[in-house]
Amino acid sequence: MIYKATTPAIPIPDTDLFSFLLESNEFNQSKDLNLPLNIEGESGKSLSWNYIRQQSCLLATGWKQNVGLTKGDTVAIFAPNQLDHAILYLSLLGAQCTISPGNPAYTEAEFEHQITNCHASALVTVAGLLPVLLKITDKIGLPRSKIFLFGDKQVEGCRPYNSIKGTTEVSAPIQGSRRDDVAFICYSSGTTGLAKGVMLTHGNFIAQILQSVRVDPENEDNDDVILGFLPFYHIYGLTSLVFNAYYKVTPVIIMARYDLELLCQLVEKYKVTLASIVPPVAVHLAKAPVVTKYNLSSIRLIGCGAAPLSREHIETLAKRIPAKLVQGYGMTETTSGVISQGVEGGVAGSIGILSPNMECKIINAEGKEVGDDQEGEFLFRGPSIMKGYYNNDKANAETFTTDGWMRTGDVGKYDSESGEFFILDRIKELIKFKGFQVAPAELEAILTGLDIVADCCVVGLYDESQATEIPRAYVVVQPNVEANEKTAKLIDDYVTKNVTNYKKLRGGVKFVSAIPKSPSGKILRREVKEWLKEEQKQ
Ligand code: 4UU
Repeated sequence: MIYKATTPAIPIPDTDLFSFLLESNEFNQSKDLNLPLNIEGESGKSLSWNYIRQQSCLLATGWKQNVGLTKGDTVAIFAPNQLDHAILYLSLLGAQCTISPGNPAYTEAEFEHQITNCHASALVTVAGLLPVLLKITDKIGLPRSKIFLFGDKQVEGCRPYNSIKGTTEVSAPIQGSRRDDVAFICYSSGTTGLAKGVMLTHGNFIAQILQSVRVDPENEDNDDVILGFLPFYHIYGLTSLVFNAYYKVTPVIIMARYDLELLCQLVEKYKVTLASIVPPVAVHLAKAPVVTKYNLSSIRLIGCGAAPLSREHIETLAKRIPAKLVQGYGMTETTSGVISQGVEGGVAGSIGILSPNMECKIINAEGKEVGDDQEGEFLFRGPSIMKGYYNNDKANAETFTTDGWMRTGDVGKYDSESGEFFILDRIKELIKFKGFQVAPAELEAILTGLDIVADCCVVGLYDESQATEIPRAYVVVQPNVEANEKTAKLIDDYVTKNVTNYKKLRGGVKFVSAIPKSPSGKILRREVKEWLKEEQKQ
């Protein structure tokens, strides 16, 4: 059975994201566009909607005329959340470039993978990351004249991106830009393997913005302030804090990184009303003693997504913060949320209802469609589904069915009693540490690079107290190697050295005599996960 959105369909205009965001709409017509819109939480520095618009239009001309970027050039960006992030994103869209944002905490190998995989013709970053990034760009021959910095200093021959501003504004609508052009290449491992470039079009983002307006009609109150610690390079922060907030003219309190006490201070200081969070943050807010020192009563709505949140955690949080908590479900490949509980809320533990224009199909292990109350893998179709993985026919063939449905690797059901969807399990390889993607295949490749490791399998172990999965490695050592604590530490240290912080083997290293495999040699992750279940029963 095919589930269709129960809310009215929304027409998606055939325009580009830059023009769409700058043209007048029901929100920007009724608000003062000279008021602070993007606010740096700690310093209080701010930029208005009008200033962001004007600077974006001048910079868009600069990217074309002074840097020589042309339609379809990709610009990689690695930086923690910046006050002027929206200007950078908008200006590049206005210059018809494709943006590839990545995690500033990546290791050298992770940066290199993204920069080379997306074929970046320019790079924007912060001065602190230059030493590692210049190693890569010098190696691959990306000149320093194509490397730009946030801030206002020239470092190592790289200019502040602000210095390339043009003297005339690019004007919307942009000639020659179309809804189907690729706006972003974000990185996600999808259902299997290493991080892949997810091509998201201008139309994908426009659909996402319009869908989210419908899902949250209370936004029309016009006096919301949103908390902005989710990273702007990840689809959840990118959509909710950069584009949706700009479209709705909702002030964003920008934080460069997550810090619980600072978060509480900023909520109190700026009377934050909306908070987009992930499950481990929900647990901190519910349990950490420091939270009680602050007045968080301004928060009216908390949106939580990126990983499952248990009913117990929802209830504990509600005791402390009386705001409505709504869950949402989304992926990089679906341009953020596609199923969510509206402001009306939903059944505890559900992820809510389909966004407008979206269709969902649930299939069982044999690939047959199932009906109400039956478990299966979710597949989606609709205007916010990615164009595909960049330069990766194999992954596209595995992910899309011939009739255009996209597989998610997530298992759930449609509950006929409540009319809402539930997520129950994940059959893809992905591990989510505090909302961040950890690809088992990547950790396994690193582990097998160690000569004492004969074979291995990495799975996610659920840590209820932190509401997150943590990566655990099962390792088979070579015959001449002792499987003892010293070896485990050596393996753990090696992985830690080679990955960014959130991919560490926090679930430990366990030795086994063999990794279960199918006749074709594929790891049987289900069986490995059974070991975890047995261990957790003890
Ligand atoms: C159980 O995490 C994201 C996007 C999150 C998001 C965005 C907008 C959530 C709500 C919202 O409104 O993207 P990725 O690509 O990093 O990870 C996608 C995967 C999903 O396939 C699923 O396995 O993250 C998991 N996931 C969830 N799992 C996402 N949301 C949920 C959820 N419950 N609510």
